[in-house]
Amino acid sequence: MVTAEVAEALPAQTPEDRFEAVVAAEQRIEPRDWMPDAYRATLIRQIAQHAHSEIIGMQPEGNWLTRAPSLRRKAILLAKAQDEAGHGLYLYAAAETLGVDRAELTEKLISGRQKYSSIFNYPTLTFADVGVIGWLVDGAAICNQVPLCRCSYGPYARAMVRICKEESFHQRQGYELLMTLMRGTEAQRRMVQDAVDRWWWPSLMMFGPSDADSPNSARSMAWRIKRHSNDELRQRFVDMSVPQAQHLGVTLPDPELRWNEERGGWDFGEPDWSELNRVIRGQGPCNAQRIERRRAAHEDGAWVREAAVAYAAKHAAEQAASHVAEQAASRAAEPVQHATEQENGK
Ligand code: BYC
Repeated sequence: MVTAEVAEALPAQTPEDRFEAVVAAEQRIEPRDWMPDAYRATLIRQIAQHAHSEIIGMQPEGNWLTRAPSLRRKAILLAKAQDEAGHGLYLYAAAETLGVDRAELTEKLISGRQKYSSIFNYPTLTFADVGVIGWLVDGAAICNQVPLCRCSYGPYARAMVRICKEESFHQRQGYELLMTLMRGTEAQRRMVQDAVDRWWWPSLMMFGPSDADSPNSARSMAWRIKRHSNDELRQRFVDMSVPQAQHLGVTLPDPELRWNEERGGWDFGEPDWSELNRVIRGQGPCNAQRIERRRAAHEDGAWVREAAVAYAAKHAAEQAASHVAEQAASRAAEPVQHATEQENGK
């Protein structure tokens, strides 16, 4: 929303100038404000991909719901998967404020015309993967998403505030699960190390290609949709994760990882960008299965959508009928009121 101060300071400006001024003043663009077409398209692309990631992201963890090792772990995992569904819904709602329809976005996802995060195309082979997803994947998500709470588009920024609070609970539950396993048997510790070995590099790839190969970054940063570059956030994630790995007692699978005294950060190796490109193109280990399951769930849910539409129509018809009845009743009451007033000599 353009606040009164900004609007007053710019009385005679064009919509383009007002847009630039609002963004430069760190204020929010709201759905009814004028915005460049490319800004709208970028937001739809990013918010839709983000929403799809939340919904597809339920699948790798959902794989362990029926096999969680205790009732407590099952209840935690169920709550987490339900949170992801909620995040997807807030994000689809944020995308709809830009003039797109959620059904259209889902269609684009299941027909492969829109992307979702590469990370969810890897399998969850053991229960330790559930802990590592919480620790590393949700940890990466927090690094990436906390700055999005200051994104220039109001509905996206506001959705991110609640999402980040929940992600932070998710990360803690993952770390607590791993700490428990690390205090267990030798086999449990090996299981954690194996999961860390498989998820470390894909987690680094969540931040996207290196800055030199990121075609969208410069413009998204100028519009203050993205607040930091992919490489900056990746570095922040590595710096945050190394001490956590040390405390946990696991080794991160990167021989080039070493503390750089001069920079005050951790140097690390180059992710395998050809792997990221393959996964994004749909050739990761689980891409086909993820989309197939999403398509089946969408088709199986058709009756729910039909029932919701029928209910909404029935509810609207009932409301319209009761409105008509109320109007008729108030018309019928009018002469009586008039007569009463006359009797009272008014
Ligand atoms: N995977 O120019 P770039 C979660 C695409 S959900 C797939 O750097 P941008 C969770 C990119 O889209 C986490 N595709 O792009 C859920 C672009 O392609 P298009 C999801 C990727 O947008 C459940 C092209 O590569 N988080 O945490 O400036 C359970 C060039 O890239 C990826 C979000 O969605 C990738 N990793 O920056 C547990 C956060 N990386 O669209 C956890 C919001 C890049 O031009 N999104 N691509 O065809 C963002 O912050 C940004 O969109 C990205 C990419 C940093 C991901």
